[in-house]
Amino acid sequence: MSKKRTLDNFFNPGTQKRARLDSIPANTQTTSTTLTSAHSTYPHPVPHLPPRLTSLLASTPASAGKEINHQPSLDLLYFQPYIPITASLPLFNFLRENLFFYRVQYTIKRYGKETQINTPRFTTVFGVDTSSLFTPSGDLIDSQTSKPIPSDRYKSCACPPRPLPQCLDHLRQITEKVTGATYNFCLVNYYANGADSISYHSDDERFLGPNPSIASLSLGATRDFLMKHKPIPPTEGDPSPEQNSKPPLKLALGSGDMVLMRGQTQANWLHSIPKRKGKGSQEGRINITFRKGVERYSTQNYYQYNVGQGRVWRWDGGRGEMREWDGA
Ligand SMILES: O=C(O)CCC(=O)C(=O)O
Repeated sequence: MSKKRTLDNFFNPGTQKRARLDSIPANTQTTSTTLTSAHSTYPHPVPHLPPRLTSLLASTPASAGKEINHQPSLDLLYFQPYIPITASLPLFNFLRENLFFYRVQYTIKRYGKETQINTPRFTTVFGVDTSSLFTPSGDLIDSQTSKPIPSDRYKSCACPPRPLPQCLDHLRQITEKVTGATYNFCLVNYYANGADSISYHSDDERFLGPNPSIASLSLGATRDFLMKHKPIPPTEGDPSPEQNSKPPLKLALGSGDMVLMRGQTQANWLHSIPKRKGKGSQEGRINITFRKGVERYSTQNYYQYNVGQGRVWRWDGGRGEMREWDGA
């Protein structure tokens, strides 16, 4: 037996061609020689990570995290890189090729007028809040009673919750070990080029609980990650707080880097990925965040804004772009 085969077996026994069928979760399918994650809510099955990629990921984190906490209430751990250099490009290509994405549109009331928002990036989401759990075969059970959940639990959701496919669950498990936090949601953004972006916001929703840990992984093109303190209201003693005029903190997130935002960061800081022109602006970037939703509303919110009612988009390698998927 070759060394590679031995390592593959060790790191990912479930993806071997000759794996015992009874050791594979029921939502795993085999198409010729590739194992896939399948679920009734997925538009199509998602292949498992290839064993070679799983082996390369075994040395994650590729470097120690650097603490960034030199400003008030800022608490980051920055891994540069997190994913081993040899794995980040194959992982980027694998995820872009095999995940399904959405281009979500929704309306909000702005100055009393209905306004359509076109999310300026591709998105997808997997997971469910702490009130429910997925069984290995992909059914939802109540996390307290282990009984099937009532059929109306997620009736307000844009779509029924989806379990993480093996490829993302593997990254989640690694990230839980590295960060010491637990996660039940995985949000994926695909920025097709420098015109795609996310504006300043904080992930400070009540449904993430106080002081949430959010692990944010970058793959593909380098993009600037900007952070600024939430505006500090002036007081009599301090009519123009110095923090308000500080330039944003800029991290040039490269392929394989990971930022863990923790502690009071979300309560006090905003972050964004601005549009980019010039160098590298034609290349795609994937961002994966792992989070923990502790209220049911997190499930409704995440599926509404990351899946919505939209059509499925998939990467078309021949054309080198995302295309609406026709189901074939
Ligand atoms: O793409 C990124 O690095 C940031 C993504 C982000 O802020 C979010 O999904 O909330």
